[in-house]
Amino acid sequence: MTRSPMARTSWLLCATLCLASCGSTVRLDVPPATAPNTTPHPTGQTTTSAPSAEVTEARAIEPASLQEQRLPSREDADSYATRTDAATLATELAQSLSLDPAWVWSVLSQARFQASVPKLMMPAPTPTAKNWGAYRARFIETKRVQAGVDFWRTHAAELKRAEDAYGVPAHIVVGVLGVETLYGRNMGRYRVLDALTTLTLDFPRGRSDRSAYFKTELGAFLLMCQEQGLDPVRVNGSFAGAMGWPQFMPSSQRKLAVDFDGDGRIDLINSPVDAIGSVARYLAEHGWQKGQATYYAVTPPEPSSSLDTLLTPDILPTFTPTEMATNGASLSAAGQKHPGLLALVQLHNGGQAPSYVAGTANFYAITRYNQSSYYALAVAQLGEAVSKEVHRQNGRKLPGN
Ligand SMILES: [Ca+2]
Repeated sequence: MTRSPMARTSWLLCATLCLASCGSTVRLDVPPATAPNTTPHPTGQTTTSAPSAEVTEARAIEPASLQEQRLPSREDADSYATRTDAATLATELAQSLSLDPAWVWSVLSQARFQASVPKLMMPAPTPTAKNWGAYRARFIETKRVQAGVDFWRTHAAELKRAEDAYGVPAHIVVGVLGVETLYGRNMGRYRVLDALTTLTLDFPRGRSDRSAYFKTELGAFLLMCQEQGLDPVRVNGSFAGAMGWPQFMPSSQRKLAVDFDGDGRIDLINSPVDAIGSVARYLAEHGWQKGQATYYAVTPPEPSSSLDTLLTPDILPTFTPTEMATNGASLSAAGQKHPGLLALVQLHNGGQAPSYVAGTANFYAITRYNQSSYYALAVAQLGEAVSKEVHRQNGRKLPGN
C-alpha cells in the first residue's frame, strides 16, 4: 500500500481510532440465549460466545489489513533469553502441554520483546465517534472489490465446494478474507512468537489484563508448530498473533482450520483454499444458518420506549418479524418473511443520524469472528459488492435483481 508518510500516519491513526471505538460494539451484558460461556477478549473486554464455539476468537481485534504494517524495528527487540519469567513460563508450558522442556525453552529464548505490540494493544488515547460511513468507505472500495473479483474467479470452484460443505455462501467467505487481509496481501509482519510472548509477559498496564488469554494462545501456537512441523521462529502474523489469510488465532487454527486443498496439511498462510474452507467451517461452527440472509433493510421507530426495547439486546437476534413490527420497526418485504429471530442493529455515523439493519443469526455469527457489528456489516457488504461485480463482469443478472 503506497502512501505518503503523512497520509499513512493519518490513515493508521484514523483506522486505529475507529476500530478502537467500533470494536466494542457488542453489548457485553447481554449473553446469547444459549451461550453461557464467558471468555476474555483480547481487547480487554469480557465477552460471550456462541454455544459450539471455543469462544476464543478466530482472530484478534482489528483486521490485519488495517493494522500497522511496518516491520518491527531492531530497536524494539529485546531478547527474552535473559528473563527469568520467560524461563518460568517455558517450564510451565512444557509441563501443562507435555512438551519437551528443552525444546520449549529453545523456542522461547529466541522470542523478542516488541515494544510496539503493547502500544497497539492499548485503546486510542482520544477515541473518535463511531462512524459506519467512514468504516464502510475503507472496505467497500474499488481496489478491494476488484481484488475480491479476482479472488472469486480464481477460486470459484473451491468457494462453491465450501458452500456445499458448510452452508456458508461464497460472498461471505470472500467478504471475510477481503476485510481481514485484502486477500492475503496484509497478513501481519510480526513474528507470532514475539507477539504472543510479549503479550503474555509484558501485557500493557492500564487496561484489563489479558495475559492469561495470550499465554493459552502461546501454548496453542507451540502445539500447532509441533503438529504441523513448523519452525515457530519463522511464522509471522499480526501484533496479536493472528495468522494467515483468515487471521486465525492459534487455538482456532488447531480446532477449526481444515485442509481444504487436500495436500495433507493445514496451511492458512500459503493456501488460500485452506483459508476458504476454514473460514466457512468457523462460521458454520458458530451458528451459521444455511440459506438465511445476513441482514435486512429496516426503518426503526422514532425514538421511544419501543426503540429502546428493540435496541436493548444489541446484536443478539431476539425478535420475530412480527415483534419488530409491533414495536414500530418497518422491515423490508423479505425481512417480514424471515423464518428466525432478528436484532435491530444500530450503527453510528459520527454526528449524523445512525444507520440501522435487521441482523439475523448469520449477522451474529460473523460477529463471532470479530466482535463488531461494523465489521460484520462490512464483511457482508464487501461480499455483496464483489458478488455483484463478478456477475456484472460475467454479463449475467443476479437472481432477484
Ligand atoms: Ca492444505
